[in-house]
Amino acid sequence: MILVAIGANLPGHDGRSPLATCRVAVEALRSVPGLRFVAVSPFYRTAPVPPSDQPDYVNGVVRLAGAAGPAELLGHLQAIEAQAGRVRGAANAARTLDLDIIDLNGTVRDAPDPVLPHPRAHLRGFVLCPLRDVAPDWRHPRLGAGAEALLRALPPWDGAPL
Ligand code: PH2
Ligand code: MG
Ligand code: MG
Repeated sequence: MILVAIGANLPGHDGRSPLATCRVAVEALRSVPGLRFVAVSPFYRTAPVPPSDQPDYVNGVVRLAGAAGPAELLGHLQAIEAQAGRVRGAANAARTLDLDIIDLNGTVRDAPDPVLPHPRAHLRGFVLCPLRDVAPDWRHPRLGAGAEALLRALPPWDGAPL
């Protein structure tokens, strides 16, 4: 399975809300060439990690199926980010749209980018909670643990469904 995390916390084109941008991204993910759309999670409002005065994020996860290379899939995701007006800034800077490959059919690699599975996915409630919604049977390709067990290892999570 392919798991793509969606995040947004700045208005996009024409003042489009982060939630509307996330929905547009989901529509774009429905038509990635060669891949099949399986499911989209609910979207959640989440506090920024690390804590900061950035606006809250909207976060969700899309599940796809099919074969794709890491660079090829990353290219598709970056094109969707660019369409949403994404400007690349510092790490963890606020953004109109962020699409991250969390898992690509169990691929494990440390380089080149994208590192797989996503190196911080297991530490982030805003990824694991929507991931569990679309893939309750998923196991972290490096750690072997499921989303439920990984979530239990984290401090209580403040995300609220939208
Ligand atoms: N993404 C980040 C950094 N911090 N915090 C939340 N709540 N949601 C995100 O998607 C997020 C973040 C870097 O990609
Ligand atoms: Mg990210
Ligand atoms: Mg990213």
